[in-house]
Amino acid sequence: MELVKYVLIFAFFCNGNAELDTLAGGEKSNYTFPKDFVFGVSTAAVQIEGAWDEDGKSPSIWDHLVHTNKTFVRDGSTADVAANSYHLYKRDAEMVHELGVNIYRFSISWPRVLPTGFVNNINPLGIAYYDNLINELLRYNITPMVTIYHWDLPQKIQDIGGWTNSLIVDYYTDYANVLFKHFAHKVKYWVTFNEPMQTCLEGYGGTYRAPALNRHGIAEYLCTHNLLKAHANVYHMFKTHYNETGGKLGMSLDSNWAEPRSNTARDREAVEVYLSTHMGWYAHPVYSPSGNYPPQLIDLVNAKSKKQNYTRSRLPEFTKEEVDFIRGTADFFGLNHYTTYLLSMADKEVGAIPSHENDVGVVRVQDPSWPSMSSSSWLKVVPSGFRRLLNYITKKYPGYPIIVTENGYADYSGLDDTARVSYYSHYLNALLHAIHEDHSNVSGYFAWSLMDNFEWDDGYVSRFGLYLVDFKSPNKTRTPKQSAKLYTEVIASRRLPEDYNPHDFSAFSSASALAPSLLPFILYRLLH
Ligand code: PNW
Repeated sequence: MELVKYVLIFAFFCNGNAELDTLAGGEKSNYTFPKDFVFGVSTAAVQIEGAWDEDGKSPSIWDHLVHTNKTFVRDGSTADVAANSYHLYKRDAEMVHELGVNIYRFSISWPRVLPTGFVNNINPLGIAYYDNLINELLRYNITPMVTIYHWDLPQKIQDIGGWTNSLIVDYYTDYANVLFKHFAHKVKYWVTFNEPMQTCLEGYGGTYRAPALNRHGIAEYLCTHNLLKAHANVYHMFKTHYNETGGKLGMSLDSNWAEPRSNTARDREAVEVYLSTHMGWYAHPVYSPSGNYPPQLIDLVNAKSKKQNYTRSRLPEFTKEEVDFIRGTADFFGLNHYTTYLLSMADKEVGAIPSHENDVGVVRVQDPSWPSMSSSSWLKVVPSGFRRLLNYITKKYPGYPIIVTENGYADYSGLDDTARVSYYSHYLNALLHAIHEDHSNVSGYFAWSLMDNFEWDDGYVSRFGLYLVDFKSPNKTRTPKQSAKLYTEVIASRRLPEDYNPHDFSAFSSASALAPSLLPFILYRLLH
């Protein structure tokens, strides 16, 4: 069955596609990136560090999940060693330097710094590791950007409720304070949370991310409530006690772009409902002028909860003081963006009851004719969606510079990564048009990722790196791909290459280029 599926997908993409032109993010132009525009690369602790139980580190919820559920990861792998960056951080810094990138976004592992989860026991070796990495970056004149939380909660804190325990606001604030104390004089950019929707909706409301709790309809709302308070608390602490460092602090939200599935008023409404109840769930409380959860979400969850006989809305309420405390708590809008969906209004109940999906009541699909060929099935290539999303955020949440903290493409490996080269070219073209034609407020862009790494449930099958990592070699050898060369060229010239064609999507349909690298994966699926 699997083989048939892949052959069909294969055949489909070899056929090409008539709609591709509408996907371009803008026509060919001579636009250049502004002088002060920042180019970076991103990684995350779980995905690159390895050393999962070395030098005093305790297990995170990801260690726990992949050790206890052997079928969770597509290739049965773990993040125990990953790219071994715990031991190879000097090479990592050297790679960032080789790329000509100004800024490196990495995350700090809470259980490496605080093995009990609490500040009673600060691990000196954990602190030393990040201090060494930061010093190595500064030696190359690379600005560090630290993500305080990229999904790896200490399992010990999960055992007492994790993000559903309201005391986590204090635990997280204490943890962030340790990081500020040690590093705020050297680190000028802080991201409190990477993609809180993945943590809460998929981790607590679903099974797609750790802790895979699946308490949908309740836990995703509790998690979000505590997480937003934790974010705001840390922002205020930073501004009160560390303001003289001149550092900037924000949050990185994941958002797809959404297009209506048909041109009816109902489907156009579905787009707005989707955006305001997903990205807006986190953006509205922090970045909108009025604060609080988006009114659409409040009304939808309220109505469904009543219908389902709950005594109160499953969406917790913020007091007026809390709304004011959370509103405006960021210096920039971090955006992680990869792809686009088509939206329509559901005409019957959707999703589990109760759940955020059921509360919201929209249906999300992708156009099978959109180019992809990616090892990540959701990753369709729609550069115009990126441009529209940047425009939407600029208008909806005015006053915050947008920093694109992640964008990138996954394949099945190889140094000659023409599809990734094409993806970056198209998305950077869309970004240039967003800046110059739409006056979107974008001040930086980070490629995901510096190197191949542990891609969560996709293990080491799906590769996002600008550098190829040979996971079989003892030194986890890192080698630049074609896409690394493109990125370096763009950063140096501040423009796209001469031969770039915004209407050429052929890199995503040339079966011959990707067939050899697909084979081991197809074989693996057949054998398991
Ligand atoms: C991000 N989506 O996750 C994460 O921040 C990274 O750790 C991860 O490796 C990278 O993207 C690639 O997957 C995503 O809804 C979260 O489409 C959500 C989506 C995509 C990526």
